[in-house]
Amino acid sequence: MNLYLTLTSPYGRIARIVRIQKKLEKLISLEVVKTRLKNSPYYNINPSGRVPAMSLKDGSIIEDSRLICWYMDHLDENPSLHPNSKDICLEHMRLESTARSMLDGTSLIWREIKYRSISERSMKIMEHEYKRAYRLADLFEKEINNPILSGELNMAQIILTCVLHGPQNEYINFDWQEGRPNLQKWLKNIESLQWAEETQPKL
Ligand SMILES: N[C@@H](CCC(=O)N[C@@H](CS)C(=O)NCC(=O)O)C(=O)O
Repeated sequence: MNLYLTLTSPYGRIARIVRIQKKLEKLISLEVVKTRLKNSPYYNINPSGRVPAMSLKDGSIIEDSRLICWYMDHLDENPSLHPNSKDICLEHMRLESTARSMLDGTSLIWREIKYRSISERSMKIMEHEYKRAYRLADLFEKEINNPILSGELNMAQIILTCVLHGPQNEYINFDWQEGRPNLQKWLKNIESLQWAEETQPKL
């Protein structure tokens, strides 16, 4: 099986982290591809052109980090990163979805800056996304001691790490640290971990 991604994509990073956590490096090969190219050969593998995507043993392709991570976590029939009891399922998915919502916004800002000249960028859309990201940073500042975010590693924590950690926030000038000591403390513990360091986006 192959995992297709770029080393800049935060969604690809989520999948890379799960691959490491589930010790799937031998079973699933990493293939770094180029996205956004005219006539990219990658379109023959995944017509949507998005990353991450994964080829399965039967030759089919799945895309979207949520599905790929769910698949990888369940390969050994012992999912450790997804909620396994009804009691915590909603709470886990609430936090995971909120972190994803934040990531969708910061990724959009990143794309505006990376792929558009200053005159082409929509300041209105970027402003909207910056405000959303700061509001959600405030939410996580208040919620960071929630047992789902402070307990054993799980998808909600992995996605929050991919939002807060790495050089992309400096690139887009998203200074979430300011006035958010709890979140800073949480990330300090995470960033000392090898998997976080090893998967940092390569800008
Ligand atoms: N919801 C998707 C988002 C994937 C996504 O937007 N990937 C971007 C890279 S960060 C991409 O493939 N862009 C290339 C393109 O749009 O052609 C996921 O969770 O995997």
